[in-house]
Formats: sequence, structure tokens, C-alpha cells
Amino acid sequence: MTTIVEPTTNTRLLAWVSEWAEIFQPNDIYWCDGSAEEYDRLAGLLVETGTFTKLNEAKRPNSYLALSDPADTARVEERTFICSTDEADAGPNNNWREPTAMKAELLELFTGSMRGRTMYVVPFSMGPLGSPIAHIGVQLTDSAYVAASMRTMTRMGAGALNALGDGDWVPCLHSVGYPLVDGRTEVPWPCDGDNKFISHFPETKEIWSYGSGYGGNALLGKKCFALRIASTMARRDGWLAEHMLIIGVTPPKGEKRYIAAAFPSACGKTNMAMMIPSLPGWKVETIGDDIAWMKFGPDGELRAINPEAGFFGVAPGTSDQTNPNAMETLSGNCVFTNVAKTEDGDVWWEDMTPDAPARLTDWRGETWTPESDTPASHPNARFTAPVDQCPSVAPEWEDPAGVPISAILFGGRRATNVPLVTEAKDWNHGVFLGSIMSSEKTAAAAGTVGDVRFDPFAMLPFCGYNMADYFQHWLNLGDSSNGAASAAKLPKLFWVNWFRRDEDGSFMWPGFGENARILKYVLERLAGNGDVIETAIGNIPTADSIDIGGLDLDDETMNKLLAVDSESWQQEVALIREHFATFGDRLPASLAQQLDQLEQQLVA
Ligand code: SAT
Ligand code: MN
Repeated sequence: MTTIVEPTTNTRLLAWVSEWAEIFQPNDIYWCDGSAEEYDRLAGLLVETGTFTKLNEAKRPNSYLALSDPADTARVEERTFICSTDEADAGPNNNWREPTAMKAELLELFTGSMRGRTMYVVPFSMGPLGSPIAHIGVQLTDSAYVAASMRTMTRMGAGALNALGDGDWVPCLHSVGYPLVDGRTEVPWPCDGDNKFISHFPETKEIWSYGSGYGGNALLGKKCFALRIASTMARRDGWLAEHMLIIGVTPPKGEKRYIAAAFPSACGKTNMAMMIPSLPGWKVETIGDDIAWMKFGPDGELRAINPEAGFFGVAPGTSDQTNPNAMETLSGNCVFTNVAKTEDGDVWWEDMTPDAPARLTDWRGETWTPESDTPASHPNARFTAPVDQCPSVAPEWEDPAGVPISAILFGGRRATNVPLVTEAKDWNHGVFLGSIMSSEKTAAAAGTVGDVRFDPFAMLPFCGYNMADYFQHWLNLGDSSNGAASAAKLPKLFWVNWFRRDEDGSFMWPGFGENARILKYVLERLAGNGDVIETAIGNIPTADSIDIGGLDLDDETMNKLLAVDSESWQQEVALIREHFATFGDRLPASLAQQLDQLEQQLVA
């Protein structure tokens, strides 16, 4: 082993690193400082091992392409575990393993798993350095790809160690599970494809990840820490760790307001976070596209930070039409994983341009032409890019105090039933709406409800504890007699649906920049203006209170977009009952009551 330079005096951290080095048995230990020189060195190593291909410097400066093992291309929910002492604490929403047994099993896999490799010590801050809303983690990993990616995705290195000082961190262990022993040589994407474990120990705030080098499985600051572990910390300490984008919205000559919005994967969160509003004079600014950490400030306001420093977005479908701000963000300093490569050394993915190039190298490294019958890029191909390169980034995106949240939107992808926008009657009703969020592929037939998947608060794969307790936590936070919240300052809650379809199956709402019209309505409601109709599911705008000037939308379509159909909502109530039943008697009584009330009002 070479000499180790230890850039901290945190004795518990030093002891933890050497304890694990003995188990992992790496050849070397390297403490990341987060500098640009270090990033270049890591990238150089990755080019040598074939993990990275440097892209054409003139077209995509300081950027790289990585192609993963085909057995390691996405998060693996069936291999993701919440290891609480009591199985009921993990809830029906998680795979559970008993913590001692899980650790014993993983310890066997971890023992010697870094032989022949370097162990990178990656200190990182989730959130602006020193922010009262931020938290520190330290990841041990044998993947240089992960160490390099963590520099873009988090505040990584010396600054984070400084902010940690003598304090506590969330320990994150990660090994790709591919020791270089017994004559094994390096491969471009080391992993243990058939044997992955993404394990979380909420009671001790630990993350143990084995076998995968991809995305949320391996960049442990993101879903593992900032959502699964942080959601349990937030529950304990009275705050919120949520799967939400954060934007600032400024009307012409008006005051800027901040909105957080929860949408499941593949519902356009990154597009909305970087929206170019269609309404003249309106401005939307980006603070985050995936995760929001929100704590009540001393003034009772809910203040949010984006704990991340980078975007890890889905590449396919991103274009100058769907998201020009993302395209500009990707102009350099990026890592692309599992996209296709052009003949002149740049990247391409499905729908990036109206016509595909005549010849590409696909994500498997094979020659591809438009006649090929597989996609050129993997459907879950990703870009990794620094937030501060986004043209629409808010100047205050790194404010350690966070931004005050005035409204929270819940959204899914619903072909039927769910109106374009519904305002919650009050906080508890809003929690009910969040708990029944869902997506639906297509309507089964006119007037019926299709295949509905519930994804409460878009947190189903990310809530680190029993979701029924999570609902209760949301209810508690809105109860100003019981926490830091001030009823007057609680954000207003809305349910939105851009994806309602006509009888012929076509989308009725144009979406994208036109969603600014809904933001305008939300801001009007915050100011106490705008008209509503009270319905069984909540307050719906009158058709003429949404600004549709210049849109090719007739009254009939607007009415359909806002309709609450009693009969199909009765079908929905039956589905919600099944969904709620999965939580048994742990479901908060007030949510069961809300459902009963809804049913009664539908019949009335
Ligand atoms: O791979 S990630 O978990 O970071 C992204 C996602 O699946 O939402
Ligand atoms: Mn996400």
C-alpha cells in the first residue's frame, strides 16, 4: 500500500476509513479533494481503462462517453432493501431484510472486493457547503467513474471535509464487486451484474451498495442518501426530503415565488424545471430538477434547497424542441452514459434531432444505422452535467438559507379522471391528494379507468420507511400546534395532470412551456385571486380563469380537461381503497376519512 495523505483530523472518520480498508483490501487509498486537476486525472485513468471515451473537444469540450455493461443500466428496485429492525417499519412499499443478516451477507461480498483496485474516499455535501439544510456524507468506492461523477453531482472534496469538521456524516459503502484477482484484468465497466444489493440501514443511517456502477445504485448521494436515508432523518427531525423539482416563477412586473413539484420518473420533471414559459414576460428559473430538502425556518416558512450540484437526466427525448435549456447545459463538462456516438466523436440519442444520423456507434458499441431495429441509445441513457451551466439557473440556487416555498404541485401521468389542476381544500386534503397520486398508461375504454399505478408523492421507490408513517409525517408537519409550521405560511398544495387524453387518445393539453399558464393560475390563487368551483376532489378552476389566450383550445376541450366525472371517480375510489388497504391499520385515520368523504360527495 502506498502512503496515504489524510486531509482530515476527524478521528472517527479516519478510524472508519482504515477499518473498511482492512475489509475491502484495496491496493491504494485515495482521498478526493474535488479539484479540477483531480477530475482530469480520474478522467485520464478512465480513458486508459476504456470506461471513458473522450468526445470531440471542438464539439463537446471536456466531455466523455461511458458505455455500461448491458447488465447494469438502471436502478434495480427488486435488489433495493430497507433494513430496519422491525419489518413493519420498512412497510409494504419496500423490500425488507433483517439488518444483522443483511450486513453479514454483504460483509462476505465486501471482504476483498477491492483487491487490485484503488479505494476512493469521497467526502461530499448534499446542499450548499455549511447550509443549515445540508448534510454531509462520505462514500468509499472502488469506481473512478463514481468518484468523478460525484464531483459533478455533489459538492465533493476538501470543502465538504471542511464543512464536516469533527461532525457526523452518513457513511456510504460502495463496491462494484469486481476485484482484480486470479488473473482477472480490467474491463471498461466492472460490476457484478447478477448479484447487486442496494441496502439501506435507516436506524444507523448507513448505505451499503454492492455490484452496480450505475446511477442511483452507485452515486450514493442521490436516491440512497438524499431520498431514502434523508426521508427517515426528516421524519425524525421534522423536515421533508422529497422527490421534487424546485423553480422560481416571476410574473411580468410581479414578485418571484418558489414552487416545488413532485412527479414520478418519466413525467417531464427536468423539462419543467428548465421550462421556457410561453407567456410573454414570464420567467421560470431552475433551482433543482429531482430532489428538494425542505426545513422550516425560524420565521415558520418552509425553505428548500436542491441537495445536488448536478443533473443526472434521461438523455433520450431531450432536444432543442423539448428542452433547449438542457441542451445548452450539455454543451460541455459532461459525462454521457449509454448514448450513441457519432462518426465525428459527438453524442446522439433518440429524438435529439428530427432525423437520425446515417451512421452511429450504439450504446452497445455496435455499428448502427436508421434501419437498425434496436435504439441507438439505451432508453435510460443519462447525462451528468453541472447545475450552474444551466442557462435558466436561478442566481440564488446555492443560497444556504434555501428559498421559501409558496406552493407544492403533485402530478402524475393520467389519461383519465384527473383534471388539469386541482387545488387542495387545506393541508390535510393536500396530503390526501399526494397519497393518491398515480399514473395510468391509457384508458381501457371511453368512460373507464385504465391501468392505474399509485405512486404517492412520487416517492414509492424512494421512501426509506413505511409509507403510511410517511403520510402521517406530512400530516404532522401541517399541524402548526405540533411543529415549526405556521398555518399562515404553509405552502398551498395542488394536483396537476398534463397528460389527460381525448376519446381518440390524443393529449388535450399542449404541455411544456404552456404549463406556465398553470403556474400563472397557481400564483393568482396564492394572491387570493382566480375563481374556483368546489368539487368532490378539490377546487377546480373555472374554465375562464386559466389564461389560454393564443392557444388553439376550444371551450369543449377546456371543459374536458377540468371535468370531474362522478361515475368514473367512483371507479377510482374503489382503486384508492385497494391502494390504502395495502397499509392496513397503519394508514392515518384522517386519510381514510378523506376517502369516505370523497365517496359520499360523489354520490351526492
Ligand atoms: O439512477 S437514478 O436513480 O439516479 C435516476 C432514476 O432512476 O430516477
Ligand atoms: Mn428522480
